[in-house]
Amino acid sequence: MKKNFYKTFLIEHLPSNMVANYPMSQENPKISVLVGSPNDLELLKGLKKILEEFDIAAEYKALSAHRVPDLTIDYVHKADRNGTQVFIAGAGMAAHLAGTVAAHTTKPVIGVPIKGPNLDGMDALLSTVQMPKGIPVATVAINSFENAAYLAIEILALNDVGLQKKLESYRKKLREPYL
Ligand code: RP5
Repeated sequence: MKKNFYKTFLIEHLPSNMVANYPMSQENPKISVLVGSPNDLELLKGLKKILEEFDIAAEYKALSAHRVPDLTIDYVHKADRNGTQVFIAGAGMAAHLAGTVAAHTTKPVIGVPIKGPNLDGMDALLSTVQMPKGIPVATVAINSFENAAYLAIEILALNDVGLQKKLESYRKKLREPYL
């Protein structure tokens, strides 16, 4: 609990370039979350909150498919071996991070296109979603790390009744304003 608080504190209060290389890993992470730049880390606040609410251990990394392709691939292989069940990969511009991750694992990969300085994020959306046949990336809306978190939880819930129940009560809450 204390550990989670510390990691959240780091993301919320430190400049992103200082957080980037901090080993933000919880024990036995089920979900690995990658972003293409330390500058993207601040977009993860909502996702982190959701994963904490559902009590899911995760690991957070800034890695780039073009700046540090070797480290990115090494990380994916290691995370895969260490028990990651779902990868979430967000990147902006010519966003090939999620595709690169998908090329190196058979675990599900959820892609998050990040809105960059040009083209309103359409560049990243198309780069992420248009994967050639055989190597899928399940792409969510632009900047929607929150939906990536919910989708990852739904995948984990396939084999976890407790998580399924938590999802059901979350969905019940969403109905309340309509009743
Ligand atoms: C992508 O290019 C990153 O995901 C980021 O969204 C974008 C710009 O990166 P920086 O120049 O801010 O590091 O690789």
